[in-house]
Amino acid sequence: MKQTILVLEQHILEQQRAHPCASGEFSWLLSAITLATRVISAHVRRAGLVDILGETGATNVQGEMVQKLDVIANDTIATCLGYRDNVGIMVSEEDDEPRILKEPDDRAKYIVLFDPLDGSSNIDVNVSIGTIFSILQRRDDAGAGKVMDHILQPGYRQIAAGYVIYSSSTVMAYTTGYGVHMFTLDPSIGAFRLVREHVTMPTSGKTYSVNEAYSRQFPKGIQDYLDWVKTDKAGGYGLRYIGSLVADFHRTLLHGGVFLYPPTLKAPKGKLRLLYEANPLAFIAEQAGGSATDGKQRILDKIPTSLHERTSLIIGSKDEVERVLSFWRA
Ligand code: AHM
Ligand code: MG
Repeated sequence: MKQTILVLEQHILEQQRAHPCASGEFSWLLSAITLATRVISAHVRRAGLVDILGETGATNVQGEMVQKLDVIANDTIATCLGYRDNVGIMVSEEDDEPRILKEPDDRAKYIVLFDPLDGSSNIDVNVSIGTIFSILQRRDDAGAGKVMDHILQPGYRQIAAGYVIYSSSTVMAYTTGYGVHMFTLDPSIGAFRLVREHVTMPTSGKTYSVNEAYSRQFPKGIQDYLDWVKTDKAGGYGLRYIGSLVADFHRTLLHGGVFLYPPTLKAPKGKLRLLYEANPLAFIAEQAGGSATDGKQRILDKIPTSLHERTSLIIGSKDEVERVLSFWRA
């Protein structure tokens, strides 16, 4: 039987032919991200064999302990993007400030925002971790020298977003606004091969994903939802929580259900970051038929006010997100 091999770079080029607004330079940029994630995947696979497990001893801008692999992942993405002359600004969870690569009058029109290694507290125990990215374009109407005006754009302005999960296999999902497409890294050829085109999230699902240890700190409506899922009337819900956003989201995308990180007493605005965690995953969720909200408004409509802004996040199957909201609003 003849087997078709379609790799990510080919797929992006084909998307470009179908949607001529997507330029060749954009494919060039995305290929830098896929290159970086292949390199990160190789590091993750060998992590137990070489001395790259554990903490560096430093604390990042979020107040979290920086892992050695966080630094490797951050540097790898920065290096790969640095070679693309159309990337003007990079924003990373690990960097206090944005990196300005080129001034706005150059043709460097893209802004790449990323969480280089999400779930990094799980690294040492071999649990799935991931990379999340969001791509914006520089605004024509931003004031000269006003870097933050370019960066602090609402999520609906993203022109692409994606994630990579480093797990039993390395999988990438991305969207440019024309559906969600999924690829698996084939280690024998070093390329991401297409496994699913136009991925759709089930509209409902009886799996909820939340750090329930914080439940007493959650808003009353969320506590009510968590009580309800355990009743006979709810009809048999299951709880799954990995503690790596990418991994919990990936399962929710494929099997349905809902992921929640509501406000807590410790993190009254939520823990997850709007620009490079919630926004890209919300874009993917919506493109797959799901939805994402902070409890008050659609994630993609939120106007960011700072680089590392946090948000609460309820994301997943449309009906289940709606059900959580019905409890929260009650
Ligand atoms: P990180 O980006 O520093 O790894 O932090 C984000 C992670 C998410 O991957 C995950 O959903 C969440 O933190 C887990 O938080 P908690 O341990 O409070 O449940
Ligand atoms: Mg993260």
